[in-house]
Amino acid sequence: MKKTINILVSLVMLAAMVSCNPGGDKKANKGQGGLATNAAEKVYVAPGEHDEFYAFISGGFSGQLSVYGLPSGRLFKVIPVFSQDAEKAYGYNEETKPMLETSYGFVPWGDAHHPDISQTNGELDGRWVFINENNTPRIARVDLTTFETAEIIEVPNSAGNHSSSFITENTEYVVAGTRFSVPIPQRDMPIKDYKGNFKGSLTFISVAPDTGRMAIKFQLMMPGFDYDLSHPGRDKSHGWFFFTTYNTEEANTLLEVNASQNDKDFIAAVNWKKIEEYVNNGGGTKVPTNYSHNVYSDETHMATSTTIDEVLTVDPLDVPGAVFFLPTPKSPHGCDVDPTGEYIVGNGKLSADLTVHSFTKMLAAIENKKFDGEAYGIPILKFEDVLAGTVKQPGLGPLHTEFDGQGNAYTTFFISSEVVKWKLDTWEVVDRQPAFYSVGHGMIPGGNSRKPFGKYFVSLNKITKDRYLPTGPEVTQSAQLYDISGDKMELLLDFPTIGEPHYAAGIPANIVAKNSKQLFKLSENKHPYATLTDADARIERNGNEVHIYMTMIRSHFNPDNIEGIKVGDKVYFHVTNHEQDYDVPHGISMIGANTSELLIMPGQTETFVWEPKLPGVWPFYCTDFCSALHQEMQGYVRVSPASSDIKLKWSLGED
Ligand code: K7E
Ligand code: CUA
Repeated sequence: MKKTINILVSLVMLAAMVSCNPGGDKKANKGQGGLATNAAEKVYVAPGEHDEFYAFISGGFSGQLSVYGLPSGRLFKVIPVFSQDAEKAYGYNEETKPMLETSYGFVPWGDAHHPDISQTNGELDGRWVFINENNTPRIARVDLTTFETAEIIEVPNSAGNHSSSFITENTEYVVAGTRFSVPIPQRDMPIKDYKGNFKGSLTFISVAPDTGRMAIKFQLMMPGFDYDLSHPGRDKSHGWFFFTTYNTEEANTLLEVNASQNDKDFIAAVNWKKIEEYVNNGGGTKVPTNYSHNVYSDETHMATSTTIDEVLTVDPLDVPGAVFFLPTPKSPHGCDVDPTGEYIVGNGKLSADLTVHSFTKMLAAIENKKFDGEAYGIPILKFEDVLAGTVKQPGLGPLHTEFDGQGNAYTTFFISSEVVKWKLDTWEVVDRQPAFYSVGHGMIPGGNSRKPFGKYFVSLNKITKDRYLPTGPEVTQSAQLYDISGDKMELLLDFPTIGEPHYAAGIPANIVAKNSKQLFKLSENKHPYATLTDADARIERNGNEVHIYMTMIRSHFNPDNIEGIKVGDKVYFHVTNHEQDYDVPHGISMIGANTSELLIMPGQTETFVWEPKLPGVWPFYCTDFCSALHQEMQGYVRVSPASSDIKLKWSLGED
């Protein structure tokens, strides 16, 4: 009981510090760093010049991924991933609706946290960005030639898909660990029977080397803890994956107290190569389940959703030597591996010190079978045997750590609202800078690869309060850019973000920009409803269903006069953009259509549905200001009563 009270007291103290720190000392903090120096020059990217880095910043509860330039902090694009997006008709047009299909039906919203860029030999290769969705467990792959979501795979037997989507150093796997343990398979049972009965699944999704296509390879069925974050081993520890856990108490209520009882939780070390071998040799158990796999094609310009009905599960006890627990104080959040693969940093949220484990020591302890008991049959290594060192009292509420590739680590502290730079090997703190305010993740471009680009650090903040003009009760979240090229970090820039920026991934622009597609070739358009020549523009009726094969080019639609549509029809506009120039999309909107307008790229076909309710003559128009005669880019549809016998008729330029 005393312990409970102590923890409560300390939690109350922490809460008080959270609430007073951001506003408390604002006069003193204001402008710190940025104004005193030539910071403006360092972030200034002259008109027409390009930024040095791309930053892909998660939108959190917006479900999307936004693309910024560094050092300018300019926003280039919001890539719709897990949420419908009116700007791009994503999730509204017929082609992309299947992307948001799940085993729970159409889910047009998501909570996106951790982008990670594909790697080859431990270095960023800039082909894809992966990102997780927490609430309806899913992983998406964004193609960096189109900057569009190419694929979404649902993760069955998972809940709160948080310890994801991190990738191994040759993009062999993208990992999806469950935050919440649940009954597997799901069933009706008392919540109080959680302990010992719920399971936590860690899912390894293979990525095809040439296409990026994802497939669930296996799910490791772990004890019923919360699996919070993860990172792959790299270089010497390639082949392993590390996951922080909390709630090793397996509490099912008032977790803020009940999941803070154990002095140490664990980092789970998983030898995925060993399990892969076991699975390749026929190991594991196929169990029935249901999940969606949605793939978008740049040839047909459409997505298809497939339901898969089984998954391969692996019991860790069936693969001896594959899973171990490293004791880690106290409810760790971030789980970060340094560029050499030697150090595994566990950031105990309620711990005074940062714990760093040694991969080499871990292997030796395993070799010598020096265990300190077991949990559900999984060996627990001795804390002292795997400990590389501790960073003493670096700050309050450590969350995440990044690396600059020069032997320094940068840990974010939510409660004391700062970024702390410390040295790997000596564990000494060498610098600290305040963050405004309450930083979550930090990001160094390539910071989770063997080769970080240690020039900038971006802090991704939860609270902004007085930093920007007020906008009512809801104020912007933000990021801050620090120059870390010198001994001391220097704050250069604040910039607002869209949604809540959890994690981000950065990459030198020159790796990605050269591969960026400028248009889709019309001659390669395999959309089943594409209209490749003007001669093919037409309308077909099939009962109440009407299909309009329409083209668009500066500055008209073909056809632009349509008659013979009737009330009660379901009208599909399949519209093909005939432009073959860079940056000439056209849009189309139809009065009364309750899908969003389309924005169609050169060479692409998209479809929306319109169900006219009233007789009349109804206009449609281009929604993207595409030429001097954009306002002339319009047309009419005549709608007749359901009983009329007006024949289908379409034309362009006729009277
Ligand atoms: Cu720390 Cu979802 Cu990575 Cu946010 S999580 S901060
Ligand atoms: Cu086409 Cu405006």
